[in-house]
Amino acid sequence: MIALVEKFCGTLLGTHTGDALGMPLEGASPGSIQKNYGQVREMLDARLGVGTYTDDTEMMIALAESLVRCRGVNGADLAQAYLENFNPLRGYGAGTRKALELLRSGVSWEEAGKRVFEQGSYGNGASMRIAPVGCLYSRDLEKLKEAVHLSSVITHAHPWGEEGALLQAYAVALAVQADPWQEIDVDHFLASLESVLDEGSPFREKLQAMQRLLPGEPGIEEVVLELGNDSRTVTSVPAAIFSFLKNAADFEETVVYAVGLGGDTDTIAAMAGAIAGGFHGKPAIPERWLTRLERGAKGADYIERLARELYDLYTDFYPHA
Ligand code: R7I
Ligand code: MG
Ligand code: MG
Repeated sequence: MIALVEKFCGTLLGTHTGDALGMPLEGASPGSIQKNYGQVREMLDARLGVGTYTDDTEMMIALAESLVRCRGVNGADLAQAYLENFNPLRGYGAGTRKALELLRSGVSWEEAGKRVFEQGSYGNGASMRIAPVGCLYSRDLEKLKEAVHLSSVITHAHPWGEEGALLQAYAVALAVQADPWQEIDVDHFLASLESVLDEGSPFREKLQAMQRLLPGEPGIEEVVLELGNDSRTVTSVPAAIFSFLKNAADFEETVVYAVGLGGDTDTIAAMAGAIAGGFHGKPAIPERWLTRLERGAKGADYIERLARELYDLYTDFYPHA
């Protein structure tokens, strides 16, 4: 068995790893990635240097810090943490930048996310950062739902913005609680995910598309046509879950596949990396990638410490787990 604490570390470092591997290709088409790189298996030079992370990981760090500090989601503290960690050079989405500006100008954490777009954002910003919630509440679906709602609404109040985060958090939770020595039961995994969706959810047809695609050998173009790869939750969260389920036996293959889908590569790979890292644990992340991850004050070592603190909190919550 792999220790649960290694799975928590795998989830958070899996986010950083996928984010860093995917970032240099953000916005590229799958065809151009294929033509120029074949498969992306090595950390490429990036805007802020090799192995650096983007907003995805920066917001995940804020969420993990606040969860540990408040022993759960505290909306006001979390909003402050998002603000304090904000570094515009990490490349934030327009909706999230607006929500953060509103917060900074004194709008409450319950209100800011509702003033983005018409009914709040359905971008993938709440999903990309959700990994720590998926770990901490991996044994309690009701608590997981509540924590997803509170942590998402601050910037992503649209129902799809939140539902995507729930789907991603639950995928992480299922992966963290699964035995990596046994093959993932794909039908069971998809049925579990479906059980948390609203009646008219746009994610339902994506799960059905996955069910159709998984047994075959679909080309990247077909997968992207069916699932999509842009920065909306309704495309990128399914793309990340599919990347994991298609390559569940291997962390590296999951993340390489996710980057190969093109489009929102840092985010799809960050989310796929969180699920695969939660399933396999930190030891499955290739050493040659780990050693290239950003260090510094809030680099990979700090992220691992946060994962261990999150695990300590988990063992306080569930002492007999
Ligand atoms: O969700 P968000 O923080 O973006 C995260 C993305 C990731 O790829 C990061 O790596 C970073 O690069 O940005 O930012 P939002 O701007 O809230 O949402 C992302 C995109 O989703 C927007 O730019 C829109 O294209 C789309 N979107 C919407 N479009 C129309 N109407 C989200 N909500 C709406 C909407 O209500
Ligand atoms: Mg990003
Ligand atoms: Mg992105």
